[in-house]
Amino acid sequence: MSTRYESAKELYAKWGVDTDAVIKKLKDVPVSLHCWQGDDVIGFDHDGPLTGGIQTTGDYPGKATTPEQLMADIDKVISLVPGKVKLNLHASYAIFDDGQFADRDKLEPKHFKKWVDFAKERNIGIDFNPTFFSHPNMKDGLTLSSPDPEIRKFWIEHGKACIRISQYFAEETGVPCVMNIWTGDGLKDVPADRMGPRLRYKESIEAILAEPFDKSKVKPCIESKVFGIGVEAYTVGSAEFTLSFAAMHDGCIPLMDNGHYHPTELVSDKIPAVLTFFPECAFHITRGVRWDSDHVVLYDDETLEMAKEMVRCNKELDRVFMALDYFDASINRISAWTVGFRSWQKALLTALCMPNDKLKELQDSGNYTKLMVVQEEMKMLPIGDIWDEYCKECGVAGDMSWFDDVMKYEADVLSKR
Ligand code: RNT
Ligand code: ZN
Repeated sequence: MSTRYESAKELYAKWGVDTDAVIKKLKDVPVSLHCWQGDDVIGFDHDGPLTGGIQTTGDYPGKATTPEQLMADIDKVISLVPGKVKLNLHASYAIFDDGQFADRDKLEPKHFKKWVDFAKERNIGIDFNPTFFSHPNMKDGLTLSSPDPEIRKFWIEHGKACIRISQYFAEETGVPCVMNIWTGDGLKDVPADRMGPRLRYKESIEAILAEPFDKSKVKPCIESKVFGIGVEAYTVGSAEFTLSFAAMHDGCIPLMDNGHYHPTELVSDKIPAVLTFFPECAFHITRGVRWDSDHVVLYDDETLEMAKEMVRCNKELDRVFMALDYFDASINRISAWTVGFRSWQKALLTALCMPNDKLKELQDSGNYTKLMVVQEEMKMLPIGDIWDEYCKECGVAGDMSWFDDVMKYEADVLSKR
C-alpha cells in the first residue's frame, strides 16, 4: 500500500510537478523571522512606548522582556516550523552590558555580538532594520525628514551605524544582510509643504547610503507606507517616493509591505511589476484587516497569490527577500509567530507545486476557458499530503500537534514571567 505522500506525489506528477524536487528546493529558501513579534515591537534600548504610527493591541501574558527570554522564544518557534529561518532584528534590540548603553546614533557591532553568537550557533543569517521610532528624537513625528538639522543628523548617524552593523552581520554569518529603512515620518493633518520633507528624506537616505559598504554583503532596502496611526494625512515615504528613490539609486532595493497600500491594491500584482525593473526586491509579509493592522499571516488567498508571483517571476527565488512583519499581542506570541511562518511556508509550497509553465501556456495560447478550469482543479489536489511530507523531512509536525508544545511552553515558561 502506498503512503499518502506517494499517492499525492503521483497525482502531482500527472501535472508535471516533481514534488520531491519542490520539497528539496523549499528547504533552502530563507524566510526572515521578525524578532519583534516576541515583545510587541519594544526592544531593549528604551522604556517608552511604541511610536511611529504603528501599534500592537492586546496584553496576552508572557511576552519576552529580556534578550534571553526573546532568544528562548525564537528557539521555540524555530523548533516548530519547517524551512530555512533567517533572523530579522531591529536596532532597538541591541544588547548592552551593564552600564554600556549607547544611543541609536552610537550603536556598534559589539552591541549585537550576542545576536551574532545566537545566529552562528544555529547556522542562520541575520537581516537588520534601523529603528526610526520609539525614541525622543522623533520630533513632531519626523526623523530623517525633519526640518531640524540636528534631528536629521542624529538619525543619519543611526542609519550609518546600522550599515556598519549589517556588514558585521554578513561577515560573521557568511550570509548577506538585508537592511531595511522604514520611517513613520508623516503628518496627522493637511500639510502646507509636502515636497520639503521628501527632499530632506531623499538627502538623508543618500547620506546614509554614502557610508561605505560591500554591496554583496549589505542589501539596503527602503519600505513605503500609505499612512500610520496619528499620521493619517501625509506619509513622507509614500509608494511613489520610495519606488522612485530605489530606481534612481543603484543597489537600493524597494521593499513592499502588503499592509502598506490601499485595501484594494494587491502586492501580488506589484511583484511582477517591480521585478520587471529591479534585479532584487524585498517584501514584508503581513495581513492587514481593513488597515495595516499587522494580523498574523494566514494561508489565505492573497498570501498564496503573492507566493505564486514570487515563484513564477523568479523560479530560483533568489531575487526576492521575504520577511514576515506582523505583531499580535492578543494571543500567545509563540503561536502567532509559528502560524505566520508556517502559513508562508504553505503558500510557497503550494505555489511551487503548481504546473506554472502549463498554466502560462494556456494563457499565452488564449485558452482562458481551460485556464480557469485547470486553476480550479489545482485547488483540490492533496497539498496537505505534500505539506506533511515536507514537515516530516524538516523534523517538525505537519499537523497542529506543535500547538501542544506551545501550550506546554506557556505553562512551563511564559506563565512564570
Ligand atoms: C511599519 C512597517 C515596518 C515595521 C517594522 C517593525 O508599518 O511595516 O516594517 O513593522 O519595522
Ligand atoms: Zn513592514
